[in-house]
Amino acid sequence: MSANLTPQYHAAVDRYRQARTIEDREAALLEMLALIPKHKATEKLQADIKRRLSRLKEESKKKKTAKGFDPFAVEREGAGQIVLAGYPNSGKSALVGALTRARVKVTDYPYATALPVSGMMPYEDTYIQLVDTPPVTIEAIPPGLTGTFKAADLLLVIVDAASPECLDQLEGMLQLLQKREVIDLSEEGEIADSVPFMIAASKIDLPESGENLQLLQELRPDLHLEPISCHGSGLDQLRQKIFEALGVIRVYGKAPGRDPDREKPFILRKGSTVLDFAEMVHKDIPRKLKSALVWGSSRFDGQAVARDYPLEDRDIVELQL
Ligand SMILES: Nc1nc2c(ncn2[C@@H]2O[C@H](COP(=O)(O)OP(=O)(O)OP(=O)(O)O)[C@@H](O)[C@H]2O)c(=O)[nH]1
Ligand SMILES: [Mg+2]
Repeated sequence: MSANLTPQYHAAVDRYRQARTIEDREAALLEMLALIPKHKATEKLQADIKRRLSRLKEESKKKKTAKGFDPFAVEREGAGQIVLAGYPNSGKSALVGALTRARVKVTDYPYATALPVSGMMPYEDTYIQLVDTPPVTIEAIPPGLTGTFKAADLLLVIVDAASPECLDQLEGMLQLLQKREVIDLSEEGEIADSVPFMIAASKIDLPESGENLQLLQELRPDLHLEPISCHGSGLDQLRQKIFEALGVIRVYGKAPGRDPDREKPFILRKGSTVLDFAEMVHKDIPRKLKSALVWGSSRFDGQAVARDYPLEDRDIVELQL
């Protein structure tokens, strides 16, 4: 039976995915519940939304009563938060060390990282946050880390391509993350809770990695692995893939008669409009906004566009009030 979900419902699902706070997630879930067609085919989905709502209530209650600092709650910065996940010694800290200036602990023995550590990775004219994390295995994950994974904009799973256990690492990670409802691998992934993820095969500078990588790709042709080494190979490509996977665009503001402010782009979701940009600049602007001039995606430079004009990466916008 088909669920016949409406575009409005899918839009609420998108809002749920993008929600950063418990309050926003709750608001989006309530909207989903209001918008979902009420019939037999959606009963499971309705129950699932209700379950998520009650879980959120618990979570917010816990947050209110929790005292002090939670090292697993990493404050989001930059164009997006990428959280690394992987088995002990797989190369997570070395990668964060290679891409950011974070002070990470890289050791040749496992379980060196005990708490999340974040650093900023420069990408063209913006920064993306990378979060190094303590190791997990199929059986064990430190309490609190599932929440860090779930809060990520993108999960970067690291598998040690030089290890004879690389296939176990890959399967173990996927099983663990699915069991904890961090990612959703099912074809019919209609539930919006899963975090987008990417898999990188590390240590490809080591000779053992060649055969292992081939094996991984033969056994799991459904999965794409980014081959990387913390010494340099694949890192440029990884940076770019991460930015693309975040699904964001950079938009530069421009005041009338001035040059655009290229120092600090505004970061918006792909598909955002002039109105979304205006809201980000200041919450009072949308009320007064008439139109905008756009340089970049428009047919000609400085073209006047309407409030619902969809922006693209690297557009320059001058709001007209
Ligand atoms: N040759 C090579 N060695 C690497 C690479 N990445 C990590 N290593 C080595 O692998 C070992 C483990 O690296 P870490 O970055 O500490 O691994 P980790 O995943 O953070 O380990 P835990 O903190 O225990 O989870 C260290 O000896 C690193 O120098 C790589 O790309 N190439
Ligand atoms: Mg580490």
